Amino acid sequence: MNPIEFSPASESLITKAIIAEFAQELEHYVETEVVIVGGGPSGLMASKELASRGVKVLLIERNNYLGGGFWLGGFLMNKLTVRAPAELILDELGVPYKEYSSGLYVADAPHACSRLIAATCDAGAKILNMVSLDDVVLHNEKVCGVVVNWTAVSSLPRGIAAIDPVSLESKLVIDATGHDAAVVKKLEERGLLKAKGQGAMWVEKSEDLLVAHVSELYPGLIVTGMAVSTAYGLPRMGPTFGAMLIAGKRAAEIAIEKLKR
Ligand code: 48F
Repeated sequence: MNPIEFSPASESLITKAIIAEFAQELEHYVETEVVIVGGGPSGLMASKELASRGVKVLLIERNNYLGGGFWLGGFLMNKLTVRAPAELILDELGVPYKEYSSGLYVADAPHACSRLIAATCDAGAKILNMVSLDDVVLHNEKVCGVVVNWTAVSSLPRGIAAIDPVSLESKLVIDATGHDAAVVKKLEERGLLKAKGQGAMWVEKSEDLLVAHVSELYPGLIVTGMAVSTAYGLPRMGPTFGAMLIAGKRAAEIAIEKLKR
């Protein structure tokens, strides 16, 4: 085997490359059309759809990794299920699957999750990971952006890290934070709306209901994924993900309609 020689670059040049590129992109995304909070299946799907239609979209994820609950099916087992017609989205993403019984499909969760993440990046969504929602920007009873901080800072006790967050402005915000409904909770804390809390498991009702309830819950704030169940008091569905993928698409459609007006 021939020896490999990497091109020369000093330590400081590598540091400069990271700083320059990150700072330039962050500045560009301080104002966006849509900020999506939460990089699970619904948030990724919404980001991918919006970015692929040319919308300037920023996805914020508090963890280092994207994917939320999509890496595992349930009970630490990495097979996930979707019910028809959501296998069509697996087709779109190029995820292989098996029909386990009529209309019930099983796929490898790591394969599905990594394909969805790659499709979101390929579509051109900008991703800020290790960043947590701190608050919303609210002007004249409309959500106009988010207040964020590094997750590392948010998770330190106030006494140690009294570090102010920063604000990012957007025309629309999508709450895709899963069961937490973290953006919705910020409005609830101020008495602007009341989340009903999630109902008990009922898979056959939950997925259809969830997709039907994806909506602009408050001016400027669209809810998708499990945050919809928390906001509207819908039953949970457990380890099946079709509604997450379709709800992400639905949130993107609603956002595009709103942006046109
Ligand atoms: O929980 P998550 O996967 O939400 P989802 O897209 O899908 C739900 C399913 O995974 C599953 C289910 C249905 O099949 O019951 O649970 O609705 O992803 C939510 C993402 O939001 C991030 C969190 O780390 C996760 O990746 N997140 C939550 N709170 C915040 C946040 C926050 N305050 N700031 C930033 N990201």
